[in-house]
Amino acid sequence: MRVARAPGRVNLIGEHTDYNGLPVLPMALDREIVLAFEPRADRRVILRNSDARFPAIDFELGEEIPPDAGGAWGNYVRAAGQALWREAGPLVGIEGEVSSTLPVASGLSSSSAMVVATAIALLDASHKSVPRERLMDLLARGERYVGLEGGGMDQAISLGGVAGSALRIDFRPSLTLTPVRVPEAWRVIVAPSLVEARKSAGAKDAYNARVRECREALARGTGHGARDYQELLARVSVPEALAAARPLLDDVLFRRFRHVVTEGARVDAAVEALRAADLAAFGALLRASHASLRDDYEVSSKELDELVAISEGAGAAGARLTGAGFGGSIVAVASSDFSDAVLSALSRDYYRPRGVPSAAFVAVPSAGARVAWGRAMPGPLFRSF
Ligand code: NG1
Repeated sequence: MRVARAPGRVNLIGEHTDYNGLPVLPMALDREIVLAFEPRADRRVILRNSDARFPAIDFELGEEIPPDAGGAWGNYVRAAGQALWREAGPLVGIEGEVSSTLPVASGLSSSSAMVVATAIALLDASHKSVPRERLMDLLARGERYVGLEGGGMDQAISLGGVAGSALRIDFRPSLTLTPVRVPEAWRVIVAPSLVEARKSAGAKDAYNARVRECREALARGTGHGARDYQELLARVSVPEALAAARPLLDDVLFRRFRHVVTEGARVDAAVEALRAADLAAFGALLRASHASLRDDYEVSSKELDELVAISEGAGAAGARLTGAGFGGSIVAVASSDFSDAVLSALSRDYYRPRGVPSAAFVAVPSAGARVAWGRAMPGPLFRSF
C-alpha cells in the first residue's frame, strides 16, 4: 500500500486576492486528506471513502472525464485525473480508500487537498513527475472542473507547505513561494463556524459573481490599461488607484475594487509584521481585512462576525474570516499567553450554546503533500512534491 497525504490550509491574510493576481499568506495545516492506494493495471479509479456520507467512486481516466452528479466528492478526484492526463497522460488507475482529518466545507481547503492527494497518487502510480510549480498551476486550473473560478492559493500551499512557516505566494509575474517563519510565541487558532461553505452548492455562484465583479471593475477604465490587479498596483499607489476608480464605478463595484487593492497592500504589510514578530501590527491587519471582507466584499456571516468578536474580546491580537467566506472558519492570532483564554471563550460563548464542546484548534504550520510507502512511515521514504 502506498499513502498520499495532502494537507488543508489556513489563510492568514490575502483573501480573494489570488484570482486577481495579488499575493496571499497561507500556511499548510497538520490536518490532511489521506489516500491509501495501489496502482491498477488499467485506467480505472476506484476509491472508497471512510466517511459514510460519501459513496464510493469508480470511473475511467482519460482526456475528457464526464462529471459525477453535482456536488460529489468524486468530482475533485475526476478534476485531478483529467488535468493530469492532459498534461502527463496516459496514466494508470488506482484503487484504494480516502480518509480525512480535515472538516469538510470549512474554508480549510479539503477540496484542493483531495485534488492534490489524487494527483500525487496518480503520478506515483504511473512513475511520472511534473515540476512542482507546474503541478500547482495545472491543478489550480484543473479544479475549475467543478465550476468554481478559483485562484491558485490552495493547491500551491497544499503542495508547497513548509513546517514552521507561513508562505507568501505570489502569482505574478510567475508563481513564487516564499516561506516566512511563524514566531514561536504566536498561536494561530482556527475556529470553524459549523456553517458549511459548500462551494459545490450556493456559495459557488456568490464566489463566481465576485470574480466577475473584480474583472468588470478593472475593465471599466480603472485599471490604467493593466491586465490584472498586480499590474495595476505596480503602476499606481493604492490611494491613486482608489481616487481614479471612484467616479468610474457604481457603489458595489467600487467596494469590491477597494477590498482587492487594500487587501493586496495588507499582505505586504503582514509579511513585514511577521518577519518583525510584531503581533500588534499583524493583528491590526487581520482586523482590517475582516472589516473589508464583511463590508466591502460582503462574504462574511453573522456566525463568522461572532467568532471574530469572541476571539478579539478574549485577547487575540486580531481575527478574520479565512477562505472564501459564506460560512467556513475564522483564523485568530494570539500570543501564547492568551491562546487558552481565546479557546475557552470560543467554547463557552460559541460552541457550547450550539451543543458541541468545541471545534476550535491551534493550527501547526506543516509540510506539504507527499507520498509514502506503508501506512504512516515517516523519514526518507517520503517523496516530496
Ligand atoms: P476556499 O473556498 O476557502 O477553499 C477559495 C479558493 C481560493 C481563494 C479563496 C478566497 C479554490 C479551490 N479556492 O478557497 O483560491 O480564492 O477562496 O481567498 O478555488
